[in-house]
Parts: sequence; structure tokens; C-alpha cells
Amino acid sequence: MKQDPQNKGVNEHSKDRQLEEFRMDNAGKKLTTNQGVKVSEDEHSLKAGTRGPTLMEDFHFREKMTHFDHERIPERVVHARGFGAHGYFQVYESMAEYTRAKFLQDPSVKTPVFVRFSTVAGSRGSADSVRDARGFATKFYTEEGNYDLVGNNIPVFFIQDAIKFPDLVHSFKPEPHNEMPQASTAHDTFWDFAANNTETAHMIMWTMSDRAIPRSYRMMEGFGVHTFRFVNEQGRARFVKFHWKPVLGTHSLVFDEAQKLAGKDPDFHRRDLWEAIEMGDYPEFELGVQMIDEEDEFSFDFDILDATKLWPEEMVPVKIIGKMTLNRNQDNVFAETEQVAFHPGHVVPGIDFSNDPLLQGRLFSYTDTQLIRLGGPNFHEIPINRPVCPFHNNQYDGYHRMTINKGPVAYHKNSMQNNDPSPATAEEGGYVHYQEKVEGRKVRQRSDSFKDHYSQAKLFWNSMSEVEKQHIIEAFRFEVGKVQNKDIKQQVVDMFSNVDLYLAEQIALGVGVKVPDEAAESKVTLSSPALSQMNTARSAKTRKVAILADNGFNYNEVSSVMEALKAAGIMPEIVSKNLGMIKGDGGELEVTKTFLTSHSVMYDAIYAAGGKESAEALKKVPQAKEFVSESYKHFKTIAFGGEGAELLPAEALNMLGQSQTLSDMGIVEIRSGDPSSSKNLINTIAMHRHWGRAI
Ligand code: HDE
Repeated sequence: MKQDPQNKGVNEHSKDRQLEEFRMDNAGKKLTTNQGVKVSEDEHSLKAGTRGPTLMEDFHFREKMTHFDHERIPERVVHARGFGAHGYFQVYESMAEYTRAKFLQDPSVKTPVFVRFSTVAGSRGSADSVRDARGFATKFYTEEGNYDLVGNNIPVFFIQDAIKFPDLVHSFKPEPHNEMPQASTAHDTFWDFAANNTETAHMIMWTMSDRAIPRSYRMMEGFGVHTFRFVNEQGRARFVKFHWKPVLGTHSLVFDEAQKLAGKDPDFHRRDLWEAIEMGDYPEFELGVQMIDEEDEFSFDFDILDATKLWPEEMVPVKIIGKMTLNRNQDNVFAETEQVAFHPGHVVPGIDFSNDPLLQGRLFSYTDTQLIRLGGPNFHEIPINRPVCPFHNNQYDGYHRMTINKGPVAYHKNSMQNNDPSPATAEEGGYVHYQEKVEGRKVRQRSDSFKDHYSQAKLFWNSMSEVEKQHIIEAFRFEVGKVQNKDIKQQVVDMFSNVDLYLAEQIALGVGVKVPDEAAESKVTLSSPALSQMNTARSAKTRKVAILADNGFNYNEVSSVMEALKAAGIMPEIVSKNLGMIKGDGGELEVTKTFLTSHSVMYDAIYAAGGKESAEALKKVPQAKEFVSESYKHFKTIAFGGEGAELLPAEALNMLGQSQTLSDMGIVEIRSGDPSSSKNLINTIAMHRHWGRAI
């Protein structure tokens, strides 16, 4: 493989330079076949006469059609729909005390990364905004080889042992007899599986919560889920869990909005990521680690090898150790997002595994799945998967081999080649597995310490605000309400009465089954404030604002608000009846979206511009009023200037008298010529949503 041209080892640009070798730009080029023969014509197949039969000898037609016929590869069995971006990672300070991983030593080193975000259940063409866990997989192209952190945006998993994964996935995928529903767990088989496999309780609490409908890939946390190990130079190990914390905070959609988005813009999350990077608003995530000393393995009331348990941050603090910045969109989705092959077993020296039985099973599955998906054992040679450091071994041949290995020797040990390629000692960077002592009988059993299925489900429930709890109840009512089989509904309610009786009662009420008489409700009273999205970082930066205006709008008012929003890193867009220019008193502005090409669900806030004529015109457009009322219903910031107030729904208008609560309720009055109102608007947008309206 090619070396870094500057020969300076891995840096932020190494992967990009490597990919350059494979990029093809057709601009200004002549059309050729794959054999390099120039093609004279590309619209008509070769025929015997203009109305005669097509001839087999038309090699251009045959090649073009054959290639087309083979364009698809199998989609991922889970996480089929995803989207990736490039960037780099930098550690804040050396982590040498904890791990020898080289990319975690030097704060001046920028390690290239490729991240693929995904949904789990839906197929490749499904909508982005569905209720689901999100994949958050990161490939670090380090000097010591590729390290993959293949995580989710939820810190726990449905099951404890990998052997149950095919059952879990079969239960949530569309039902085999009629292939419905797409990208949703709201059906009988999933809830049947859940009720019969109660270890799912904790993760279900998360998937029924707002975490499963993120506002943006840029605004969700990531978790390695399993317990791994950090091992330092001296061979000392610590258990470790990985966290990604989005700098913009963790924010969600509301479910009604998520459902509408699935139709209005199925690409909502990929578009959001793509546009943010194109605009230079590079998504940033801080990497955090929780560490537990080997001696403390048994100091907790949960088993640290159980992937259905998290380590409450208040108990085991998250140490923030570095930051990832995504600063480059991919060139080609197939070549990069589709062909990237992640594997939790791609580790580098200093990072090791634990005996988590879910993790151990994953270590088998990921290579196996790439063999079918990418068609053979040489998927590591695909540009997006190639390490940026050199790689040498005696593995030869196979489908799609690209390396041309030289010489007769393809074995170890040998004399003919001085035993090269030769194993490296630990000092030379060789991977040495942590020497954990293991002994035991061969059994198909699970440790008793994995048997508590409800305490952390209750911990999660306890940690939620009232609004978040209400959303969880509604999500359960939706999902279980779609189940046809009454027994399953009853079993689900019975199961969750072990978590919280009020929750179970509320689900039961919504889905028309009995509240259990005697519930063994979990007695856990502990809560973890870090689990609530109410306690997240807040920023108005990169939010989108729709400005509703028409001819006759107040130009000074709108242009000064737009300027202030842009200066705060917010993206305003003018939405009106038709595209083109609209005239205000004092100037004109371009309309970039119409009520047909956009919808309030695509924005974080809206602003109904002042100006009598403009407000009068928009009042006559039902979609304009709907824009405002939907924004109100989805708890978004609503701003108005002067006559723009006439577009507000009655509930919002009623609040106008109580000016001191206006910004709490997310209603902002823009006073022309008063810059404090733009400031107020920006602060209000930063609040994300205004739950006061829910009460
Ligand atoms: Fe995966 N998972 N998984 N998974 N997973 C796959 O690998 C599997 C699990 C996760 O963007 C597959 O390349 C088993 C937990 C992500 O390309 C497959 C088990 C977590 C992605 C597979 C799990 C994940 C996958 C499908 C139970 C969070 C997408 C295609 C032991 C920590 C990666 C592929 C990407 C993808 C197997 C459980 C995350 C079949 C057997 C837990 C983010 O190999």
C-alpha cells in the first residue's frame, strides 16, 4: 500500500490522501468501456437494421447492462440505512496512565475517522426519523491500525447473550408472512419477544423514550455499550465504557413531528448532517470514558459484564478525554457508507475485550456478515476500509484481491525471507492480549448476576422529567396499541408493572387491557440526572428557522432579525407561497422554500414577519396557518413581528397578555428596531422546545 507522501505518519489528512488515489472524476473525460475502449455512441444498441434485432456482439451494451444488473449488494441485515462522514479525532491529554493506545497519547495528533450513523430496523430506503435506536460507528484510522468503536445512541442493549440476536432481530423486522411493518417495532412479534424475554425491559424504556427519535445525528450521544478494557504500557488493565457527548447537546424530535417527517423528508437526518458539514458547521462529539478498576469488578449491584446495564455517571464519572470533529462529506455513498465494514473486534494495542457474552458473539458476527455483504475476504482492501498504516501478512488470494504480493514465500516461519513478515514484540507495537485468568465448566447458562431485569429500567424511569415520562407512556400506547393479539398486550402491561405501576396503569388504560392487581413494582428509588435530556447542553447554533413572509413584509424588521440569526450560527430561510423575490417596504428578499416544498417539521422555530399586506396575504393560505399551529403543537419557538401575530393560533394569542411568561412558552415578539428582541429570539431557540405548553 502507498505510504503517506510526506512520510510523516498518520495525520488528519492521511485517509483523504489515500482515498484520492481511488477517486474518479468524469468531468471533461471521454466515455469508455471498462476495458478503456472509447465509445462512439451511448443511446442506441447495435441492431441489424433500425427495426431489426439487437446483436450479441454489442460489447458496450452487454457490459453496461451486466454491470447495472450487479449494482446492488445485500443490505446490512441490521443497520441497513445509514450515512457517513469523515473527520478527525484528537485526545485532550495523554491517556498513557490508562492505555497504551497510541492515538490516545499525543494531543497534537489528529487521527482520521469515518463515522456511520444508522437506524437499526428499517431497510436501506426507509425513513430516517422512525422510532428506533441509532447506530454510531466510528472507524479510527490510527498509526497502529484501524480501531472501530461500533456503538449505538443508547447505552444498553435488548439482550444479554449474542445467541439471542437472530431471535431479537427476527422479532422486530417486518413480519415474514406479509413484510409489515417497515422500520418499526410497533407490531405483534416484537412485543411477543419482549414479553417473553424480559431482559429487554431496560432498553425498551429507552426506545420508548425521546432518545429513539433524535433531532439530529449531531445531537445524540453515542455509547460503546459493552464493557471493554484499557491496558497500559505496564500491562495494568481497567474496565472501560465509551461515551460520545455531542457538543450541541442531546435533543429529540416529538413523535408526531418524527412521523410527519418520515413522509415530508425521509432523508431528514442525512440531509441535516450533509448540510451542516457543507455549511462548515462541523459536528463535534467529545469522547468520554468511565473506568472501573479490575479489583472493583464486583463492587456494584449490577454485573459489569451485562450489556443491559449502564454505569450511572453519578456513580462512575465520565472522564472527557478528547474530541471528534466531522469536517468532510463523503464523495460517494456506495463506496464509503455502504462499503465501510465495522467490527467491534478491530482493536489496537491498549484496548481489549471483556467477557460480556454479547460482545463475544459480536466478535464473530461482524466479519462473517462482511463476507457475504462485500463478497469475500478482501474487504479490508476496499479504499474506505484500508488502514492508513502499512499491513503485511501471509494471507493471499480470494475474491477481489487487489494487492499483488511478490515473491514465493507465503508462510511463517520461513528462512527464504528471513522469517518476514515477522511478528512484532509488545515493545515494537505488537498486540498482546490481556492475560485475564479464566476457568470454569462448559455450561449453557447465564450468571445469576444477570437476572435483575427491572432495577435499571426503573432507574431510567425515575430519571425522567414529567414531560419525558408522558412521552414514554404515549410511545408505549402507540406501539402496544398497534399489537393485534390481546394476550400479548396484557403480557406487556404485566411485564412493565415490574418497572413502575403508574406506567403500567397508563399503558393498560391506553391499550384496553387490565391493570395487574399485584405488581412487583421495582423498589429502586435511585435516579441518574445524566439520563434526562432536560439536563443537556443547549445552543441555538445550527438550528433552522422558517421566516413566513409575503409581499409587503417589514423589510427592516426581517433583515435585522436575519442578520442577528446568521451571526449566531442559525440558519434562516424565507418561506412563502411562491419562489422568487418578495418586496417589503425598503427592500426585497428571496424566497427559498414554499409551503409546498417545506413544512414546519423541517424547522426548529418559525417567525411570522411583520407587515400588514404580508400578514393579510398569508392569512388566506391554509398551509401558512398550519405552519404556525404545527410549530406551536410541536413546542417550537414562535416569533412574530407586528401584524405577523395574526397568524398565531388562539392558544398562543391568549398568552400575549402575559408578557413575562412569553419566552418561557417560546413565544417571542420582535419589535422593529429593537435588537434585544433578536437576542431574546436566539436565547429562546436555544431552549429547543417549550414544554410549558404541555401542562
Ligand atoms: Fe450489531 N451488527 N450486532 N450491534 N451493529 C451489525 O454488522 C450484531 C449490537 C451495531 O454502520 C451487523 O456490518 C450481533 C450492539 C452498529 O456499518 C451484524 C449483536 C451494538 C452496526 C451485527 C449485535 C451494535 C451494527 C450488520 C449481538 C451497539 C452498524 C451489518 C451480539 C454496541 C455498523 C454489519 C455500520 C451492525 C451483529 C448487537 C451496533 C450482523 C450478533 C450491542 C452501529 O454483524
